[in-house]
Amino acid sequence: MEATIAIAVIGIGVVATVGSHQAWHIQSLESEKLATGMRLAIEIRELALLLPANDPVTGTSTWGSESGEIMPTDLDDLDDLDGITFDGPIDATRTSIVGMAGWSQQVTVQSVDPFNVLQVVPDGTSEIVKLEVTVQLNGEEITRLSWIAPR
Ligand SMILES: [Ca+2]
Ligand SMILES: [Ca+2]
Repeated sequence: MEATIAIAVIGIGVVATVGSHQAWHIQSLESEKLATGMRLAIEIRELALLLPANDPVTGTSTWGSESGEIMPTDLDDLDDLDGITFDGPIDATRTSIVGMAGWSQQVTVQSVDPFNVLQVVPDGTSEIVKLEVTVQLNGEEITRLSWIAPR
């Protein structure tokens, strides 16, 4: 009888150990996903930091990418990033990052009130823009990062 109980206790102990190991494994996968998501968001922020506020050719006349700006390397001002999704993510040098199928970076650029950056105003009507990048993995949002830039 006692031997049976001892075996049962050992059996439960083993199950509990396997269970917590799996939980730890899932948790570490999740935190790796979050870290990757944040890294991809920061790549876009770094890219944006290098962009001028206004297009070198058309200035402030167009919101969004100017005609003919199709490739990531064509983008040359902040608002060009508005509404763009890099499906197959890119890094700050606009090189697509290999081996990251399923990941994407979506960018929005909005004009905001300089005295209240939470207040969105019509595109191109203020000197301050709010950029936001949403990183997804297979359609699931992993990370969202937003920041403010002068225009
Ligand atoms: Ca442009
Ligand atoms: Ca533009």
